[in-house]
Amino acid sequence: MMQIYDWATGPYPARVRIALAEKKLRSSVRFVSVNLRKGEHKQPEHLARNYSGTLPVLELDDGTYISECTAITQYLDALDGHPTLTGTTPREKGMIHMMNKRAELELLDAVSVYFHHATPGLGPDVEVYQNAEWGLRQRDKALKGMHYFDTILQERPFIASDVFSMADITLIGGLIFADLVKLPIPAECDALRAWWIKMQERPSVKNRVTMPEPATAAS
Ligand code: GTS
Repeated sequence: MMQIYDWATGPYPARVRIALAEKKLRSSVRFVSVNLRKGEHKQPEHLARNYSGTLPVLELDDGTYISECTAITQYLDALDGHPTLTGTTPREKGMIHMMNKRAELELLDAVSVYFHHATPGLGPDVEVYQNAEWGLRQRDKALKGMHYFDTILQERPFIASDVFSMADITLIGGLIFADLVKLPIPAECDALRAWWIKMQERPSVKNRVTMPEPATAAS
């Protein structure tokens, strides 16, 4: 059985949990919890799974490790030969990957840098280097990004096209992280707020944390 090393409430792990639910693959994976607050993701055991020391990581039955949410989502989407999240035509694939990367660059990764550098983050034992000025710059970038995605959502129902895709999942991850660090969607971003309310009603998003109970790393 495939294994997912993650942290149930984490925003990046949420991306893979949502993709799993959208692809009806929940029962095909076993979750293994790696404790971020204890810094288990920076221990040799986890670094052997993922050089970057981040979550989530997918382990295939043959022992192959795939990290990076985009790569994991691409893998899961391709498994049944009927991709629904990453596009089928060259145009769809191009648009989805562009908007997915943009959702990372302009929102999710920026909020993450803000969290790790300009807030207590995962605590003093894990956050060995912090640069508050850089963190605050990234917070401003994230707020600007929210305005950008608001303009996109004034034009179309989803981020990359008329249908839900991996790019939407990444933006959802960004807004989950923004909620955690108490960075609200600016008042004037009506289209983004309406989209976020709608996205939170999707079962894949709503039930992401209560997916099958994660086993502990030791079990
Ligand atoms: N680019 C990576 C991806 O897309 O998978 C980023 C993954 C990432 O930053 N994951 C977070 C992490 O490991 C998990 S969470 O904060 O969303 O729960 N953070 C720990 C750290 O020390 O960076």
